Amino acid sequence: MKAGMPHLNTTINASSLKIGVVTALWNSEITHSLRDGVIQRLKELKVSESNIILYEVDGSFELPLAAQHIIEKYQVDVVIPIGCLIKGSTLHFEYISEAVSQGIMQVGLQTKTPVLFGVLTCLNEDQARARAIGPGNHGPSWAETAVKQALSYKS
Ligand code: DLZ
Repeated sequence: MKAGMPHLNTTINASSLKIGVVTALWNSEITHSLRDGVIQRLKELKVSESNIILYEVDGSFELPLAAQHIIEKYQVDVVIPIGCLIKGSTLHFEYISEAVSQGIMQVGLQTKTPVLFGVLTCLNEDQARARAIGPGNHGPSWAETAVKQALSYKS
Protein backbone atom coordinates (compact mmCIF):
# COMPACT_ATOMS: atom_id res chain seq x y z
CA MET A 1 0.00 0.00 0.00
CA LYS A 2 1.21 3.52 -0.82
CA ALA A 3 1.80 6.15 1.86
CA GLY A 4 -1.25 8.35 2.24
CA MET A 5 -3.65 5.88 0.71
CA PRO A 6 -6.37 4.85 3.18
CA HIS A 7 -6.78 1.10 3.41
CA LEU A 8 -10.04 -0.48 2.32
CA ASN A 9 -11.06 -3.60 4.16
CA THR A 10 -10.96 -6.46 1.66
CA THR A 11 -13.97 -8.06 3.34
CA ILE A 12 -16.10 -5.19 2.11
CA ASN A 13 -18.95 -6.33 -0.12
CA ALA A 14 -19.49 -4.06 -3.08
CA SER A 15 -21.77 -6.51 -4.89
CA SER A 16 -24.71 -4.08 -4.82
CA LEU A 17 -22.83 -1.50 -6.85
CA LYS A 18 -22.96 -0.69 -10.54
CA ILE A 19 -19.77 0.98 -11.69
CA GLY A 20 -18.90 2.79 -14.94
CA VAL A 21 -15.37 2.64 -16.31
CA VAL A 22 -14.62 4.94 -19.25
CA THR A 23 -11.24 4.54 -20.91
CA ALA A 24 -9.57 6.95 -23.32
CA LEU A 25 -7.64 5.28 -26.14
CA TRP A 26 -4.83 7.82 -26.44
CA ASN A 27 -1.73 6.25 -24.84
CA SER A 28 -3.68 3.01 -24.74
CA GLU A 29 -0.90 0.81 -23.31
CA ILE A 30 -1.08 3.01 -20.23
CA THR A 31 -4.85 3.44 -20.07
CA HIS A 32 -5.62 -0.23 -20.68
CA SER A 33 -3.22 -1.24 -17.92
CA LEU A 34 -4.92 1.23 -15.55
CA ARG A 35 -8.33 -0.10 -16.61
CA ASP A 36 -7.24 -3.70 -16.02
CA GLY A 37 -5.98 -2.73 -12.55
CA VAL A 38 -9.33 -1.11 -11.80
CA ILE A 39 -11.34 -4.11 -12.96
CA GLN A 40 -9.24 -6.65 -11.11
CA ARG A 41 -9.63 -4.78 -7.82
CA LEU A 42 -13.37 -4.24 -8.35
CA LYS A 43 -13.79 -7.98 -8.80
CA GLU A 44 -11.79 -8.64 -5.61
CA LEU A 45 -14.25 -6.33 -3.86
CA LYS A 46 -17.09 -8.51 -5.22
CA VAL A 47 -18.41 -6.24 -7.94
CA SER A 48 -19.84 -8.61 -10.55
CA GLU A 49 -18.62 -8.34 -14.13
CA SER A 50 -22.16 -7.61 -15.32
CA ASN A 51 -22.26 -4.57 -13.03
CA ILE A 52 -19.12 -3.06 -14.53
CA ILE A 53 -20.15 -0.90 -17.47
CA LEU A 54 -17.20 -0.47 -19.84
CA TYR A 55 -17.00 2.36 -22.32
CA GLU A 56 -14.24 3.72 -24.55
CA VAL A 57 -13.59 7.15 -26.03
CA ASP A 58 -10.84 8.43 -28.31
CA GLY A 59 -9.06 10.87 -25.99
CA SER A 60 -9.20 12.29 -22.49
CA PHE A 61 -11.05 15.34 -23.76
CA GLU A 62 -14.04 13.08 -24.46
CA LEU A 63 -14.16 11.61 -20.93
CA PRO A 64 -16.55 14.07 -19.20
CA LEU A 65 -19.39 13.67 -21.70
CA ALA A 66 -18.98 9.89 -21.74
CA ALA A 67 -19.11 9.83 -17.93
CA GLN A 68 -22.32 11.85 -17.99
CA HIS A 69 -23.76 9.58 -20.67
CA ILE A 70 -23.27 6.38 -18.74
CA ILE A 71 -24.57 7.92 -15.53
CA GLU A 72 -27.79 8.87 -17.33
CA LYS A 73 -28.13 5.72 -19.41
CA TYR A 74 -27.11 3.04 -16.91
CA GLN A 75 -27.72 4.72 -13.54
CA VAL A 76 -24.28 3.71 -12.31
CA ASP A 77 -23.33 4.49 -8.70
CA VAL A 78 -19.91 5.87 -9.60
CA VAL A 79 -17.78 6.45 -12.69
CA ILE A 80 -14.03 6.00 -13.11
CA PRO A 81 -12.84 7.95 -16.16
CA ILE A 82 -9.36 6.79 -17.20
CA GLY A 83 -7.01 8.80 -19.37
CA CYS A 84 -3.36 9.62 -19.81
CA LEU A 85 -2.17 13.04 -20.94
CA ILE A 86 1.49 13.37 -21.80
CA LYS A 87 2.96 16.82 -22.17
CA GLY A 88 4.17 17.70 -25.64
CA SER A 89 5.82 20.79 -27.00
CA THR A 90 2.65 22.85 -27.47
CA LEU A 91 -0.01 24.13 -25.08
CA HIS A 92 -2.39 21.31 -26.00
CA PHE A 93 -1.60 19.42 -22.77
CA GLU A 94 -2.43 22.41 -20.60
CA TYR A 95 -5.75 23.10 -22.36
CA ILE A 96 -6.90 19.49 -22.30
CA SER A 97 -5.81 18.85 -18.69
CA GLU A 98 -7.68 21.91 -17.50
CA ALA A 99 -10.80 21.16 -19.53
CA VAL A 100 -10.92 17.50 -18.53
CA SER A 101 -10.44 18.09 -14.81
CA GLN A 102 -13.07 20.85 -14.78
CA GLY A 103 -15.42 18.79 -16.94
CA ILE A 104 -15.17 15.71 -14.77
CA MET A 105 -15.79 17.71 -11.60
CA GLN A 106 -18.80 19.39 -13.22
CA VAL A 107 -20.35 16.07 -14.24
CA GLY A 108 -20.10 14.77 -10.68
CA LEU A 109 -21.65 17.88 -9.18
CA GLN A 110 -24.41 18.18 -11.78
CA THR A 111 -25.46 14.53 -11.74
CA LYS A 112 -24.82 14.15 -7.97
CA THR A 113 -22.92 10.96 -8.80
CA PRO A 114 -19.34 10.41 -7.71
CA VAL A 115 -16.92 10.70 -10.62
CA LEU A 116 -13.24 10.02 -9.95
CA PHE A 117 -10.25 11.72 -11.53
CA GLY A 118 -8.49 8.78 -13.14
CA VAL A 119 -6.44 10.87 -15.51
CA LEU A 120 -2.65 10.81 -15.38
CA THR A 121 -1.10 14.14 -16.36
CA CYS A 122 2.54 13.34 -16.99
CA LEU A 123 5.57 15.21 -18.27
CA ASN A 124 6.84 12.16 -20.16
CA GLU A 125 6.07 8.53 -20.90
CA ASP A 126 8.33 7.21 -18.13
CA GLN A 127 6.22 8.98 -15.52
CA ALA A 128 3.08 7.48 -17.02
CA ARG A 129 4.50 3.97 -17.12
CA ALA A 130 5.60 4.19 -13.48
CA ARG A 131 2.02 4.98 -12.50
CA ALA A 132 0.28 2.48 -14.76
CA ILE A 133 2.41 -0.60 -15.38
CA GLY A 134 3.38 -3.06 -12.65
CA PRO A 135 3.23 -2.46 -8.88
CA GLY A 136 2.80 1.33 -9.24
CA ASN A 137 -0.48 0.90 -11.13
CA HIS A 138 -2.95 3.47 -9.75
CA GLY A 139 -5.94 1.48 -11.03
CA PRO A 140 -6.52 -0.63 -7.90
CA SER A 141 -6.54 2.42 -5.64
CA TRP A 142 -9.02 4.16 -7.95
CA ALA A 143 -11.25 1.08 -7.71
CA GLU A 144 -11.13 1.31 -3.91
CA THR A 145 -11.93 5.02 -3.91
CA ALA A 146 -14.81 4.40 -6.29
CA VAL A 147 -16.30 1.73 -4.04
CA LYS A 148 -15.94 3.93 -0.97
CA GLN A 149 -17.54 6.89 -2.73
CA ALA A 150 -20.38 4.80 -4.13
CA LEU A 151 -21.18 3.16 -0.80
CA SER A 152 -21.11 6.55 0.94
CA TYR A 153 -23.66 8.12 -1.36
CA LYS A 154 -25.85 5.15 -2.33
CA SER A 155 -29.21 5.53 -0.66
C1 DLZ B 1 -4.92 15.54 -29.36
C2 DLZ B 1 -4.41 14.85 -28.15
C3 DLZ B 1 -3.06 14.99 -27.75
C4 DLZ B 1 -2.09 15.85 -28.48
N1 DLZ B 1 -2.60 14.35 -26.67
C5 DLZ B 1 -3.43 13.56 -25.96
C6 DLZ B 1 -2.94 12.87 -24.81
O1 DLZ B 1 -1.78 12.91 -24.43
N2 DLZ B 1 -3.85 12.12 -24.11
C7 DLZ B 1 -5.17 12.02 -24.48
O2 DLZ B 1 -5.93 11.33 -23.79
N3 DLZ B 1 -5.63 12.64 -25.57
C8 DLZ B 1 -4.81 13.40 -26.32
N4 DLZ B 1 -5.26 14.04 -27.42
C9 DLZ B 1 -6.66 13.77 -27.89
C10 DLZ B 1 -7.72 14.64 -27.21
O3 DLZ B 1 -7.97 14.20 -25.89
C11 DLZ B 1 -9.04 14.56 -28.01
O4 DLZ B 1 -9.39 13.21 -28.20
C12 DLZ B 1 -8.95 15.23 -29.37
O5 DLZ B 1 -8.50 16.56 -29.24
C13 DLZ B 1 -10.32 15.22 -30.08
O6 DLZ B 1 -11.28 15.93 -29.30
